[in-house]
Amino acid sequence: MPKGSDFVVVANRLPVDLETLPDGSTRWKRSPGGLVTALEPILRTNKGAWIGWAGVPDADADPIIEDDVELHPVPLSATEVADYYEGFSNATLWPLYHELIVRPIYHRQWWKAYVEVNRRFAEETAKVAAQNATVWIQDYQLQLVPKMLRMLRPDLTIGFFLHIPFPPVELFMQMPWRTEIVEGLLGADLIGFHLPGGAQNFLYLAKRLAGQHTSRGNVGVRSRFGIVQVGFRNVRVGAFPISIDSGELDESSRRRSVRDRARQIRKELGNPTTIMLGVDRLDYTKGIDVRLTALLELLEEGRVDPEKTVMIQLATPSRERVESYIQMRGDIERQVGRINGEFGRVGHPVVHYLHKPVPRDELIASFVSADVMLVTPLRDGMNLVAKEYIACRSDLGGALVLSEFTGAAAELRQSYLCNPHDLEGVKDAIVAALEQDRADGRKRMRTMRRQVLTHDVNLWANAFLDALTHGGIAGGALMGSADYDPQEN
Ligand code: GDG
Repeated sequence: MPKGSDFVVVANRLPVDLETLPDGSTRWKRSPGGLVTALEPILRTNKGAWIGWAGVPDADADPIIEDDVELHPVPLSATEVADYYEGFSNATLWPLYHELIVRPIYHRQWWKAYVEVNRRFAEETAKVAAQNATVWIQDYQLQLVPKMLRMLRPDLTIGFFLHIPFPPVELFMQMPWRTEIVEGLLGADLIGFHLPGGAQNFLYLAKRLAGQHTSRGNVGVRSRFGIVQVGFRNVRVGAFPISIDSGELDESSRRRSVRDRARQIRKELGNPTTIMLGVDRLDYTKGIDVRLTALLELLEEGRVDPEKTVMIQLATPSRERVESYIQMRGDIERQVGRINGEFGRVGHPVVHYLHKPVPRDELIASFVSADVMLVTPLRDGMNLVAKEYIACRSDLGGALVLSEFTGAAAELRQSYLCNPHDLEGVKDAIVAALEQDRADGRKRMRTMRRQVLTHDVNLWANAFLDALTHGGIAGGALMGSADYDPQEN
């Protein structure tokens, strides 16, 4: 077998995008994200490789080496993008795992494409990984890869991390291919979730669903204390809350240019007393509609003054060909129009809404300028935006309104927590944040900053990889119990 890489990351997307230029030629463009930042040093020192899709259909690109890391593109046809990515990943799994905010569509053709594409990822990984290498598979698009890869390469150490919530048992049971998915994940040595609740849901399901089709009948799987015993193998299950490169963000937000830009933003908005900010991918899980409805009612009730208050909503375009996203975009843009139509005046809208990606520095300046940050998802695995806002507030200013249904809420207890299904509660949380006492706000911010600055994305990656390769549990809590039964709790 050729030597190969000792550490391999497998994710739906590569950390670079293949761009097509007007003359038809192509070039690679870096798309930096938290995961890349956290894994880059580990990839570099370990002869690393990254396997993923380049972001455009029907492109058959060769592997490239970028900063000592091998990038291996996995090709997807236009039909596979529609069936595996937009279909099964984003119109079946995404809504099911986010607790049916929209109805998941179960389509046999999409499932076939999901199996097919997962197999392609597993085969490419089997080719690239060195003998006894460590492989870290990322997220819901690739849940079958652990088992497929183990069958091809039993010598590998395989980790899997889910970036979105793992749903309650009674919802997951809807999935026609539930056993295949659970068995697919159990091909890993370690399965990581953001929160203990997700790990517990999975442990319960593993016990209930997996092992039923083994030649030895029902004896294949036993789960206890964060460990699922699959035949002679132990699969560990744990919670590893992800984070951000908080030190880097803290530093960037202190730069003179960023501070100046933050002041300029306020000036451009007409020097309002209060700037409220929302930053999200345009996704129905993020509760953008919730905060807009809350704002409309607060304006109607006279609890928010449209002359003194401005809201910026940065909404990054996302999954624009998926039907539920098309519909949601229309709904949100109608809400923005209604608020501005009723409460704005010429040259002074209440809501400033952008549907385009914003450069990183502009985003940081927006965090620095925002008096109240609105993070109101109906469900969110973690929500990095909430942590980024905190990391950017070295001045101890600002206030965070945060949905209880985000993973981040477990760590950011000093935020203004709210239940996004309780509109009055959301409105009260916004008003409390708007009216916060300065000293109290500084105290809250200081405590949250201590949490975010000491729990960064490096700690997350190291905790997971340490548990994967040494069986340790540093930083992440391995958890669960044989007797846990969500039906009984
Ligand atoms: C999934 C899970 C989990 C957004 N707009 C712009 C921009 N962003 C950046 C944010 C943040 C990231 O994108 C979004 O991360 P989130 O965590 O908020 O949300 P998802 O994309 O849904 O991520 C989530 C995460 O995976 C990690 O495990 O936390 O729960 O759903 O970093 O700042 N960045 C720039 N311009 C934008 O316009 N530069």
